Amino acid sequence: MLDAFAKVVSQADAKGEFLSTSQLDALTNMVKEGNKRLDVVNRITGNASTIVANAARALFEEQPQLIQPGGNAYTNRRMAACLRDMEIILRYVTYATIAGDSSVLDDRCLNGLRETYQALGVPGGSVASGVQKMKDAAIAVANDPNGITKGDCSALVSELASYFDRAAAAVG
Ligand code: PEB
Repeated sequence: MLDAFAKVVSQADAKGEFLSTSQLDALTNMVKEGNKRLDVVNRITGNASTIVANAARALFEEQPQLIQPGGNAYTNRRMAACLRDMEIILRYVTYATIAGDSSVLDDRCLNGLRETYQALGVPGGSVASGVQKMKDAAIAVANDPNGITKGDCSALVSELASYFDRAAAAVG
C-alpha cells in the first residue's frame, strides 16, 4: 500500500536516484492543493450512507430483476451484502483519494473481486453500474459550491473519478 509520496520514493529508490524535479513539483502541487483533497474526502465520508443508499436505489430502479425473487439482491441477507459491498468500495475510494494513489484500492479491495463475484454468481456488470452511480453522486458532493471556499477542483475530481472507474472496470 502506497501513497503519492511513498510511490515516488520507491520509484526513485529502485533506480538509486534522488527525487526528480518533476516528481518534486508534482508533490509540491499536491501539498499546495492539499486542503481541497481533505475537503473532498471529508465530504464524501460524511455523505457515505446517502451516496450508497441513493446509488443502490437507482441501481434497483434500473435493474429491477435484482430485487425480484431469484435476484441477486433479493432477501434481506443479499440486500445487506450488496449495500455493504457498495459501502466497502466507496470507503476504499476515499482511502485512495486521501493517499493520492490507487494501490490501497487495488490491493485491498479490487484484487480478486471479479473472481469472487463470479464464484458467488453476483453479476459484476451490475456492481459496476452501482459504482458508476456512486461516482456521479460523489462528484456532485465534491463539486457542491455551498459552504466552501471556491476554487478549481477539476484535476482532483478527475482523479476521484478515475478511482471509481478503476473499481467499475475491475468487476464489470
Ligand atoms: C466482496 N461480496 C460478497 C462476498 C464477498 C464480497 C467476499 C461473499 C461473503 C459474504 O456474503 O459476505 N467483501 C466484498 C468486498 C470486499 C470484501 C467488495 C472488499 C474488501 O471483503 N448483489 C447485487 C448487486 C451487488 C450484490 C449487483 C451492488 O444484486 C452484491 C451490490 N455481494 C453481493 C451479494 C452478495 C455478496 C457477497 C448479493 C451475497 C451473495 C450470496 O451469498 O448469494
